[in-house]
Amino acid sequence: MELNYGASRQQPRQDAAMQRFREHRFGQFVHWGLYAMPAGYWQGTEYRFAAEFLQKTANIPEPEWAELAQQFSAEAFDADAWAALAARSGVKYATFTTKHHDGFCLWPSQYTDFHSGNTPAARDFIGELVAAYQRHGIDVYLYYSVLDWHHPDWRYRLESAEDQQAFKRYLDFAMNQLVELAQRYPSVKGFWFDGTWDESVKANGRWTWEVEQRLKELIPGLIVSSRLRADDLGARHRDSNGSLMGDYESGYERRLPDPWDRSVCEQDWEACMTIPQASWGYHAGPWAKRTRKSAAELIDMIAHCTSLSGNFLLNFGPRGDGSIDPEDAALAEQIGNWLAQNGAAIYGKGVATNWSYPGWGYYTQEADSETVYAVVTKWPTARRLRLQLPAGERLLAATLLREPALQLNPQELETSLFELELGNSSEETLVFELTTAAAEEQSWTEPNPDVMV
Ligand code: 16Z
Repeated sequence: MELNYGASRQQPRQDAAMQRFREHRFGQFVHWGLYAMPAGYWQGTEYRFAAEFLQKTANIPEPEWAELAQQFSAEAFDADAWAALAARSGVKYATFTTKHHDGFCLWPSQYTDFHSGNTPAARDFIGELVAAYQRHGIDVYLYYSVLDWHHPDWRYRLESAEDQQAFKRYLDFAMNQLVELAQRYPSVKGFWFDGTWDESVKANGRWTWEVEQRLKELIPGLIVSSRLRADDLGARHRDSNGSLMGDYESGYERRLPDPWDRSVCEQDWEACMTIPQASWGYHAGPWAKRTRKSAAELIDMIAHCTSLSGNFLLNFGPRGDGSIDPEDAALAEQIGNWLAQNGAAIYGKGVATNWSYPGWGYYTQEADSETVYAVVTKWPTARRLRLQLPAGERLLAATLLREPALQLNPQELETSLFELELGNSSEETLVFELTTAAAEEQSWTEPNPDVMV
């Protein structure tokens, strides 16, 4: 089908900027805004829903919500402290909310008064964060919500000529803000879009296409998530011909693809994840505290995404005063400590093409390399690790990544099947570096091997 505003290419981008993004594998998402101050509570009641939705869940009239800006002093905000923690956590890129659904802007936008310059803090938080993160060697991406509960011209549906005119004004406003962001912060590497699922946006596929073009003119090499886009007919993420729009699939939210689903490897993708069950903004209540994921669970997810050639974007919701919850900070350090020892299995790695899903964790590999990493996130209670190599391959060497001198004695059960034993298996996530080579003879393997543990 002929489309004017569909996918701009059929194959993944192979330019240097895209390859850089692809090699990062682990990024930090940051949701911070006025919602971090009430932190899931309103007039003493805890709302067990995403804290950034409090305006809706607690039925707060918009003008009352907007008054929160007058309390936004962020006296504990320290961009360098956030960036230093992020660097220690092992992330290679970070994506900051510039404007979430409530319309509040973390930079002094010339197109609205509802911004951080007009608060007691009177600061350009985005500018400070871009500079600090880049000083720490972390690439910066900007999140922008097209949905806007503050702007009078926002519409969910276009049911009248008046709606059409208002929404046209709204789209001009949003385009202006996006151009403003690209011009103020030209060193950013990409944009992450949200709030694009309503009928009003889907009826404006052309605008989403123009945004992508315009931002890419302003910033060469820019990377844009698939969530921005709708095509001529309102199809999202993938156009009406089934081709991916934007530069990578960004639809995996609080869920990951099945670990054996190799079809996702055909394109670039990124999954975003919350630390508590379902809040992106800081939520101070027991609901959020008791659903927190552990470092081990999050490390499992990082390896899971890497094993399918995808990136993992882990969200942090800093507190209303600008400080980071000590539990979140501790988690970031734990993940970072693991990556400092085991990052070779993650950064720049992807699917181990000829290896099947092992059940006890994940295999990762750098394209066309003879080295494969076995990330063991679920150590078998039998304390034996089965390594099913691709048919016709042999194991030349196996070492424990964090302790290469340790003598391992892999047993060869048959030509491409090995077994590793580690007496006192650790409770940590272990990574084995495996070196393989083609065996002299081709061996017969099961015609339809099941998942092997
Ligand atoms: C309930 O439907 C949702 C859930 C999450 C609507 C929007 C979202 C927003 C979150 O606030 C966060 O920004 C996440 C990335 N986004 C999809």
